[in-house]
Amino acid sequence: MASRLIRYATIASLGLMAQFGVAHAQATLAAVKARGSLVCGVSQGLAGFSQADAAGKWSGFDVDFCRAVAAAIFDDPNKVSFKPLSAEARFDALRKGEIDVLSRNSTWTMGREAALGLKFAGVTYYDGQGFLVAREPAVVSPLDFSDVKICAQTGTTNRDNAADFLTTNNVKHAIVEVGSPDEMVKAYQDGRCNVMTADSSQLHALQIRLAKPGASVILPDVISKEPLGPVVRQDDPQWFEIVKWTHFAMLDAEELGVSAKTLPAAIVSAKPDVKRLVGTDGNYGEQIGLTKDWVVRIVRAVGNYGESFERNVGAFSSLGIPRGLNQLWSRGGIQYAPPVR
Ligand SMILES: N[C@@H](CCC(=O)N[C@@H](CS)C(=O)NCC(=O)O)C(=O)O
Repeated sequence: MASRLIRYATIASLGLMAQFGVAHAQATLAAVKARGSLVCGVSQGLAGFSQADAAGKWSGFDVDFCRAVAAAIFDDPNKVSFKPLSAEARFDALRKGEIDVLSRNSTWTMGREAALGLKFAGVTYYDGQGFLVAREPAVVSPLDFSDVKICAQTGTTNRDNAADFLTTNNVKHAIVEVGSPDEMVKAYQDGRCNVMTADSSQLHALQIRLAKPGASVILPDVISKEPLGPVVRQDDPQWFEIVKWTHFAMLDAEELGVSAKTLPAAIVSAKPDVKRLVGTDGNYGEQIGLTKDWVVRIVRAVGNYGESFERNVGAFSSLGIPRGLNQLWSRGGIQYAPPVR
């Protein structure tokens, strides 16, 4: 009798929690803290974005984003475990709760939010889709392709964009679907396809893996908008705030000149906007479940947005991708973060 009552009470309270949406609200941060680490979904290995070295240590732009979230929570960028995911598996892994956040060159689309119950927390990298082909015979545009075999990864926007673009422009083509960057590189080098299509940033990462990178070129045409960013489930507004503001904080830090190097000066700065950012004025971090010094923790661990960009994919990396659209709005780009105030 007593156990039946308890069971009814439990069922009733679970019903209420679901009804009022509190079953998961704030659950992610608590679960991450209880576990002692963040679980972050990344790619299976893409230079500059997320790649594990021989010792299994992950690095890259998408990896740094998760290290920034871990630093904000634990003051330790190493309290993250990385879960490599294919394009096809990534959103299910997030929906099923196998990861806390997906930071894996994923394009923000309406369908991925509305149909899958997910939320993109921002655009960490504005990208667009391109094509990589052999340097010879020279082709200047995808509109010049004739009877090409195009490698694209299953479960990506790229596969569908290529089909739409080439069909609309009456370009005869066949799409060869692959499941990973390894397979993409192999298929291209084995001649199973003679064109690779992916987001431009990923084409750069694929090109440096070819036996003869200089024998292929990335065409200048960009056929789509690929706003890439971190993704969370829709059911935990506090967690969404943490992930979203981690990105904004890294941008605001760059805009205000707060970097890993200038951090000691920033902590004693008298400038009002710097004080709010580093938590010597106000308690903005606490308002989202973190600490006042959350941005100091992030910048100390991974640097500001520009530092992470240049180190992983930009001027100080093997990819050498220019800032382009990912420059701050105040310097001609479109990266723009709301202020901490
Ligand atoms: N941004 C596109 C493409 C993402 C994507 O998965 N691109 C491939 C290009 S090679 C990739 O990163 N693969 C990495 C992997 O499967 O681990 C999307 O969200 O659909």
